[in-house]
Amino acid sequence: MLTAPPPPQPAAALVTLAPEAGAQVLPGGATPLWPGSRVHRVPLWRGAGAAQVGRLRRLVGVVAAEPDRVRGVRSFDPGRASQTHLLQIGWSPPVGSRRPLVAVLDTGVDPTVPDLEPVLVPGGARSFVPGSPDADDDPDGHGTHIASVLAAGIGNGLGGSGVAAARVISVRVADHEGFTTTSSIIRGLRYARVRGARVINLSFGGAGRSRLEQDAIDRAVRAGALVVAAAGNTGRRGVRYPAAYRGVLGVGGLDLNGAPLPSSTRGPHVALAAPGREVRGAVRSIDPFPPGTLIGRTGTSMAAAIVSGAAARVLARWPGATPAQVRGLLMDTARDVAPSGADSATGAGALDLAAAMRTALPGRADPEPNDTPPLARRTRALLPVRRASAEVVGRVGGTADPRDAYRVALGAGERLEVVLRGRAGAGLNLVLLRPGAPDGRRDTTFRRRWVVGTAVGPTADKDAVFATTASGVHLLEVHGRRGEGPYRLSARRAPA
Ligand SMILES: [Ca+2]
Ligand SMILES: [Ca+2]
Ligand SMILES: [Ca+2]
Repeated sequence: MLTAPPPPQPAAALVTLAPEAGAQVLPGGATPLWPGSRVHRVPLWRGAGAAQVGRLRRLVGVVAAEPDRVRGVRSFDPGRASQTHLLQIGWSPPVGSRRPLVAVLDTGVDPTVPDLEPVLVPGGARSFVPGSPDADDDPDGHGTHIASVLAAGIGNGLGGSGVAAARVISVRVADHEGFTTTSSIIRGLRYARVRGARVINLSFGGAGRSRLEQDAIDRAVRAGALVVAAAGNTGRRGVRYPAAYRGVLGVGGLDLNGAPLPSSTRGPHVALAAPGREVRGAVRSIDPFPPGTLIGRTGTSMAAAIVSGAAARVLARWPGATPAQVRGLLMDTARDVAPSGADSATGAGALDLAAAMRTALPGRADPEPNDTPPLARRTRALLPVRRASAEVVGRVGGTADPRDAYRVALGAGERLEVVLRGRAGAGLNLVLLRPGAPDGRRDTTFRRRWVVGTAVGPTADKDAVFATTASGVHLLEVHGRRGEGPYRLSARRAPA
């Protein structure tokens, strides 16, 4: 594909004169837009641009001056028209100048691709592939393609358009055959967190849960990063990691008609879906194609990159948003895909960037991650010792967010009145745990020893009164039994 030149700079200014002023106050070459018009077109010196417009604006007798702006009849990214995924998600070019930091943990990114060069953070690339220390190498092409789908230069006259205007750090964790390991992944996650990445894209997957990978993700989420992962390309039901970890946004793939890709892995870890069929992105500079060529790749890897781009767009608009808020906004504004409601192929549905960009953020009271007793102990208490009552708005559900646990200080013999209200159709449970409850399997021994009381059932709404015999910081848990959605939780202490 050929590259187009960048858009030309304005060659003139448009200057509006006061009614009493004459054209003699303007420099030579000024011409009215039509006979008698107060607006004159004034040629600019080459390259003088904004400064010269400013000088014109300050002239006596001038009421306004602006550049004679250049508008294009076609997009300046020559490949954009072929990027149907942009159309599918309701994409429009970003406004504003914020460019959130995104980490791409992949096979590396080729920094010599012209459409990526200005997007990559200088000196930001790292390799955690044993025996392959070259961070600026992409021996496969997968990572380069992912980075370009996510954040290729927009309107720069080269290649295609990324979903987001973002700054990218390439974190090489996968080798030339596309394989990575737990040790490389957790080193890469740590690096992305230390660099302050707000979005971390993980377009890979495998079987088997790793405690170390989950810990690294918890840390990244707590540091403010939304972790996005591909659901997998097994074409079967199942659960793939890292998409199935707590705190991760798992992404399924859609075909060109918006139906689930047959190859996209189904399961409770799928939170959202995005285009994944023939998604067009950049090739490496060494590949035998003309500069700016885009090629189509298929799979949930590409769908994850599109969602990561959408998350960066949300963060550009709401820089203070927490990972849970960004995830909530993208899921709440998704378009439902058949069958109706949350499903195992598309989760909440198809990413709708246009809807996400015109919708307000959900509330931020949710102290994520707080799914296990050790995590919850690091959050602020919902009901400290001297407080009589408290209310919180949260979201819970799915493998990404199975439980919300809140710290509640209670004295022996004290009663706790709890009211929980969720979205219609959701299933929520309440559990109160004694002080010191450990993490781990909830078997009968655990229940006998640590559970004060429960309120369970198929509906979302629960009203409960718990009476404890222990004194200290208890944990009040909301369990999301299906889907993911918002709730309101009120807790009030009552003397025995
Ligand atoms: Ca471009
Ligand atoms: Ca559905
Ligand atoms: Ca939670």
